Parts: sequence; structure tokens; C-alpha cells
Amino acid sequence: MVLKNMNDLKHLVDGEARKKLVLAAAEDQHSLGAVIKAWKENIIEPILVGDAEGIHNICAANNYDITGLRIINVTDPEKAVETAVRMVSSKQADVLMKGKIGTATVLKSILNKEWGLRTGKLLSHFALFEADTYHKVIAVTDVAMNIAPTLHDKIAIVNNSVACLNRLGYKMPKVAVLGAVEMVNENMQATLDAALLSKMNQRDQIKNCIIDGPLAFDNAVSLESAQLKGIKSEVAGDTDILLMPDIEVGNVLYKSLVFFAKAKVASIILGAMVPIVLTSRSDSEEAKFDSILLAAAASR
Ligand code: COD
Repeated sequence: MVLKNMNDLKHLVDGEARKKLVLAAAEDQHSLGAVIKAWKENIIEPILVGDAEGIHNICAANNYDITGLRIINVTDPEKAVETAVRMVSSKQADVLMKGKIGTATVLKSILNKEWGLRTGKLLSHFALFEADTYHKVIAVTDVAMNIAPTLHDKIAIVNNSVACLNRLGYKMPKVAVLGAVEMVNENMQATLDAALLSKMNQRDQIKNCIIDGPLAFDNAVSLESAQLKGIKSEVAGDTDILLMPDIEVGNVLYKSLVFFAKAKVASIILGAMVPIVLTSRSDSEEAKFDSILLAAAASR
């Protein structure tokens, strides 16, 4: 089974118990819009933590009916994140979502040794895209958390992403480890890591997926490109997960898909106690709603 589009995520959560989602620094229009839509569609039960006056003003200006919603008034955004993270670590909520606050601040709170959401695993960012030019959704990782992952980190990033897709119903997701070229070049670390990850997968050191790399972006997403270059690969042209060499490549690809290809995106952090909805402040309300769907589906 594969997901063809974001709407397929909705089918996964239909009929499931509603997840308690806590929105940190909730005074953000797109986040509130997405959370309230997901609430009205019975996907989540929200708790809003943030500047209550700001939240009410946004809701009034946009005609959002929040009668019956729990609001915890914390005006300082950093304190709001801490309150929300503590609610998750004390099991009062099942999903955390970032509102009007910087990504790095939220990540640091999640990593807090005393009250954060660490599990001992590496935490990584997982973004799912629906683009008209590809035949199914495609995941890209890590575009927002791990800056320059080592081979050790890349193994953990693959394992987090594969476990997530396994939970969404994929039996053996196909992982393309990206490089600038599809041949191993001893001067390009990304290609060396890719070859090692592929071999580790063949030897069952990384399970529940099929890994191939190095693959350049064109061979990863187009079978025709791979065939033109004479590449034989089970993954080429049918990739489910694109593993990025570093955050810069990942982040530029993410933003090019959204701005140039008009792709839909949903994104979460994996490896913590619960999935964390961590979209960028510039992401649309639709992207935030789809990310909530992804988090709810991943926490079933
Ligand atoms: N998973 C688990 N533990 C981690 C991770 C991780 N991905 N990263 C750091 N830790 C642990 C370390 O082992 C250590 O115990 C502690 O956290 C602090 O580690 P530092 O000093 O390396 O971490 P910080 O706090 O300086 O930075 C962590 C960030 C995640 C904030 C940092 O890696 C970062 O800034 N990433 C990029 C965020 C960003 O700007 N994204 C832009 C998206 S648009």
C-alpha cells in the first residue's frame, strides 16, 4: 500500500479515537485555522497554550468558533512552549504543535533534558510532499533538524522515516540516498555514506525497507533518467523516501517543491515521545492541516 495524496492520510485516521493536540504559542492565524478545522472534522481534541487575548482576537477576526475549547493563558511564547512540552511529557496530550515561535526554540525545548520529549533516539524531521509530477507522495528527510548528519545519524534518520511509513501501511518503503552523482566518488562523502547505507540494508543491518544510493535526484524520481544512465535499481523512479545529505540541500529542495512545483507538504518531527507538528511559519493553513493529519496518522 502507498499513499497517492494527502487525502489518503484522512482515510487512515477516519474512525480512530481523537488525539489530544496541544498548540504551543497558539496566537497564529494559520495554525489556529488548521487546528480548528481538524477539531471540527473530529481528528483532534485541541488545547491552546498562548496569549489568550491574541488567540481570541484572531478567532474573532476570522469567525472561528472556539466555544468549548480549552485555552491556557501563557503570554510569553517560550514559556508557552515549555508548558505545552510539559503537558506532553506528563501524558496530558498526544501530539505537540508549534505555533508562533521559531523552530530552533521549539527544538531546544523538545531536547530539554529535564522536561523535554527525548526517548534516547535521534530526533529527525520528516516532510511528506504531494506533487502533480510524481505518482505518489514522497518523503524528504531531514530538511529542518539535523544540520550535517553523520553516517550514524543517517541510519537513525532512515529508521525513523521507515518506521513512520511502516505505521502508515507501507511494508517495504523505497529509500533513495541522494548525492550529486550516482557513482561512488571518494571525494564526495554523501556518496560514500550512500553506498554504506545500501550495503547495510542488503545485509539486514537496516531493515523493513529497500535502500539504494548514491542516486542523483533525477534517477531517484525518474525511471527514464535512470535507464538512460544504465542504472539498474529497485528504487529508481519509485522512491518513497529521499534521504538528504545535509540540511541545506534538504531545505532548498523543500522550498523549491513548495514554491516552484506548488507541491503540498505535511511535516513532523519523529523520534520523540510523540509526533510533533513543526511546520514553518510561512507554511499555508493547508500545510498545517495536512501536518496534523500526518501526526494523527503516525501516532495511531
Ligand atoms: N536528536 C536527539 N538529540 C539531539 C539532537 C537530535 N536531533 N540534536 C541535539 N541533540 C542533543 C545532543 O545530544 C545534546 O545532548 C543536546 O541535544 C544539545 O545538543 P547541541 O548542543 O548539538 O544542540 P543545540 O541545542 O545547540 O541545537 C539543537 C538544534 C536542533 C536546535 C540544532 O541542531 C539546530 O539548530 N538545528 C537546525 C534548526 C533550524 O534552524 N531549522 C531550520 C528549519 S526552517
